[in-house]
Amino acid sequence: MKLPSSTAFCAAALLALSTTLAPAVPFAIIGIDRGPLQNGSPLPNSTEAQGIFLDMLIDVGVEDFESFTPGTGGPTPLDFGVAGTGTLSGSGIVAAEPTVSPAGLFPVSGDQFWESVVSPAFTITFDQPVVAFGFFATDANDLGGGLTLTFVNGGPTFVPLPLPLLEDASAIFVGYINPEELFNAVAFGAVDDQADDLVGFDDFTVGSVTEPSGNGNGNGNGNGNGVPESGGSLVLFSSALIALFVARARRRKD
Ligand SMILES: [Ca+2]
Ligand SMILES: [Ca+2]
Ligand SMILES: [Ca+2]
Repeated sequence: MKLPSSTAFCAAALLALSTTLAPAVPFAIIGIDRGPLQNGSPLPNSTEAQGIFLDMLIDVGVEDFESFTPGTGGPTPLDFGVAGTGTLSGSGIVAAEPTVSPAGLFPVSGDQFWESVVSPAFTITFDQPVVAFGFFATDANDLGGGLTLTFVNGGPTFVPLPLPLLEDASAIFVGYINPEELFNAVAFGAVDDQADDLVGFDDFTVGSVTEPSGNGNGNGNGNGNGVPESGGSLVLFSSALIALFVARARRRKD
């Protein structure tokens, strides 16, 4: 079965979302720009997905890795500004690359990013529970290993990303919001641990969502002032996307 294109993801999201409306159920968005790309290349689909994600957030903080000494490994502290702090532990190092590495990795901001082989890779632990997390990745899934996220809260939530096999030096943006259950950590890994896919990560993003206006339960029609409780196009879109993640994971295990 052919996966929807990144453009389709973004278009569906744009139709479903009103600016600044936060989702009432777990929501994820992904934008894909196919390579070969390099530092400074236009990333229309990923930056569009990032924009949709950020429009739903307040108090956003970004770790761009520009303040680190290249070669720094984990565990290392992350600074999300007003959104708090975190600790990155596991495999990987801070890499510096002004254009693009021989393997196809490049930064999305500045010259630096987090470089890691995803096969269980690394974990970010937050100093306080968060509701929203996003990031850019370069050269992901060019070897067919896929990319997975596991959000740890009361119980882990496993989210294998519905990525097609991508060209060398492609770029993606992934945003995830779970207003139902805040998470304390997110672990990065692969669907196929044997692929040993080298990936560059940049602009880890943490944010909060606004409370619905009024008392939070009185405007379930999604009139633009609050979060739709159920039944709106936003909820349907969110549920469909999460369902797509699950379906994709099952196919990969065949
Ligand atoms: Ca590559
Ligand atoms: Ca950077
Ligand atoms: Ca790769």
